[in-house]
Parts: sequence; C-alpha cells; structure tokens
Amino acid sequence: MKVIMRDLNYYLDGIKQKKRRVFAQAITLMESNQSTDRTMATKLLKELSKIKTNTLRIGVTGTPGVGKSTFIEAFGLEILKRGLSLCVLAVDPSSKRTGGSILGDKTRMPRLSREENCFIRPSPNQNNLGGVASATNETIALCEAFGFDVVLIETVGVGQSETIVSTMVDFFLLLLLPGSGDELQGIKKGVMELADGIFINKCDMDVSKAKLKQNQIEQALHLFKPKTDFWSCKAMIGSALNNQGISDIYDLIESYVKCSKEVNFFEQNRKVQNADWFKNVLAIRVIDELRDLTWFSKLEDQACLDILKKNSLSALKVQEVIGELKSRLKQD
Ligand SMILES: Nc1nc2c(ncn2[C@@H]2O[C@H](COP(=O)(O)OP(=O)(O)OP(=O)(O)O)[C@@H](O)[C@H]2O)c(=O)[nH]1
Ligand SMILES: [Mg+2]
Repeated sequence: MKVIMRDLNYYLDGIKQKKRRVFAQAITLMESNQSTDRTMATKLLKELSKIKTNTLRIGVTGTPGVGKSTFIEAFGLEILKRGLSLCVLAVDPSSKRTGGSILGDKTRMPRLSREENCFIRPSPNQNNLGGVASATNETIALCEAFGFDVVLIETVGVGQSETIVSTMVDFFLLLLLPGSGDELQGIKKGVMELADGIFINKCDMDVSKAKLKQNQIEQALHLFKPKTDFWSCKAMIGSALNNQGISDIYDLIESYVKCSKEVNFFEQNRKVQNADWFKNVLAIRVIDELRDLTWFSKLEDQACLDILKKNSLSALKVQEVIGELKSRLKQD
C-alpha cells in the first residue's frame, strides 16, 4: 500500500490535536510494509509512548456467526452512553475470506459507525497473522496516544489469532451460543482458558437453553485453573440483538479492572503481555519471513509432498528442514 510521505510532526501534531483524519493516516502508516514507512512508524511510536493516557483494552472473540459484530454495535453504544470514547479494531488474518468485511462490519454496526466518539477500523489488509498482529498492537498504541477511553479488539478466532489478541488486552471476552452441552466439547479448551468473561449470546431464541448452557459452562470453568488468583471467569447470558445483558458485561469488566488494580495486577500484566506479545509475534514473523524465501518455501512444500505421497515421518522432515536452515545460517 502506497503511503504518501509526511513528516513526523505532521502525525504527532495531528494526533495531539485529535484530528481523526491524521489518526486514520497514522494507522495506515502502521500497516504499511514499506521500509521508509516502517522507519517513520517506529519514530512515531517512540514519540507517542511518551504520552500517558488511560485506555482500557478489551478483546472480543467467538466463532463466525456467534454475533460479534452485533454485540460490538450494542456494547459500543453502551460504552458511548457512559460518556466514553471508543475505537474498534479487527484482527482477522483471514480477511481475504470475507473480502467485504470492511463494508460488512460497518453495515453490521450502522449506529456505531455514525457516532462521533467512535472510530471503527477493519482488519489490516495482510494475509499473515504476524503482520496483522504487529499492526494491531501498534494501532493500540496510537489509540492510547489519541486518548480513546476504550479500545475493542475483535477477532474471529482463527488459529492463533485469539491467543495473540489475548496478549494485547486487559479483559478478554468470549462469545458463545446457547446449545446442547455436546457443543462444549467443540469449544477449544484453550480459548476458555484465555477468557476473563463469557457472554452467551442469542438467548432471545431460547432462554432456558441459554441458562442451561450457562450452568454447563460454569461447571466446566471449575475444572480449569483460573488465570489469576483474584478473578475467576464468569459466564453471563444475553442478546446482542435485543440489547439484553450488555450493560451487565460492562459492569463486569469494570469490576474486573477494579479488582485487578487493587492487587497491582493491571500494570504488571501489561508488562508481561508486552514480553509475551514480543515472543509470539516474533515467532510468527520469523516463519512468515522464511516462507517469503524461495528456497525455504520450496523445501517446506517438498517436505509436505513427501509426507503426503511417501508417508514420510513428519518429525524426520522437520529435522531435515531445520538442518538445512541451520547450515544456511552458518554460511551467512
Ligand atoms: N436472535 C439473535 N440473533 C443474533 C444475535 N446477535 C447476532 N445475531 C444474528 O446472528 C447473525 C450473525 O451475527 P454477526 O454479528 O454478523 O456475527 P459475527 O460473529 O460478527 O460473524 P462473523 O463476522 O462472520 O465472524 C446475524 O444475522 C445477526 O443478526 C442475538 O442476540 N439474537
Ligand atoms: Mg463480524
């Protein structure tokens, strides 16, 4: 994506003066892969890190169709009603799949997208998670410098995206559907372990089913080791479509933040998250970079073919690829 060169002060002043247009341009800068833009983005981030603000970061995840966009529309309006400003970001490394997601999301959030105190930014146009995750993390820093009170990060929960998002937020909310207990089997255990709160959506369709699901989830949660010793994940029911249970979720998050600050977890957690985020994204970026090298992608593809056609042992193929990688690193 071509970004017109603007100097550092253009961005800095624009952000300090709360110009939405400059804010949007700065996000585009963060999402750019061009080396001149990366240099400028890094300089800008360094300057912006000096601005201290008080933004709350909330992550929302759930399988496609669970109602994330509908929930964010209702939840976002609730946040605005409380006199707070909001920025909504999306992390969807598979956004190619939903080619029209920009339009789709804005039409799913018709009221929110018209609100002055709200800014909605769809997923960066990249197809690798490393790129999307870095851009999102940098955009969060921009949001904070701009002074948004809340930043909501939506992820569709494909592959590692929910893990990455959970390392970027203060509170991680999982959306689920009411349904039979069997469904619980299908929920990735890992996602439940990441959640600080669960919202069982679409309860307007069948309240008793939703309550049953809530009980089942609560029982399942007992089996997990809580993320922290001051908070255990809570499951609530509601309807994003009918605006039921939405304000309760914000109250829940507020009480979480209060508890987390009382035990000095809030700030400490952000530091730990930064370190985790660095490691996660580095690992993904390294593999993305390697796959951009022709020799590596050929080697990887050939190994896959051998596994498929010759039934080769995958551990052996991993060893071979690593061996080649190490010998090339020695040469350089
Ligand atoms: N009955 C009912 N329908 C809902 C509710 N919330 C969302 N829906 C419907 O469920 C469908 C999917 O909702 P979305 O908000 O687009 O779901 P999503 O999770 O954002 O989906 P993706 O963007 O594809 O991942 C839409 O037809 C919504 O109108 C709810 O609380 N009750
Ligand atoms: Mg959506």
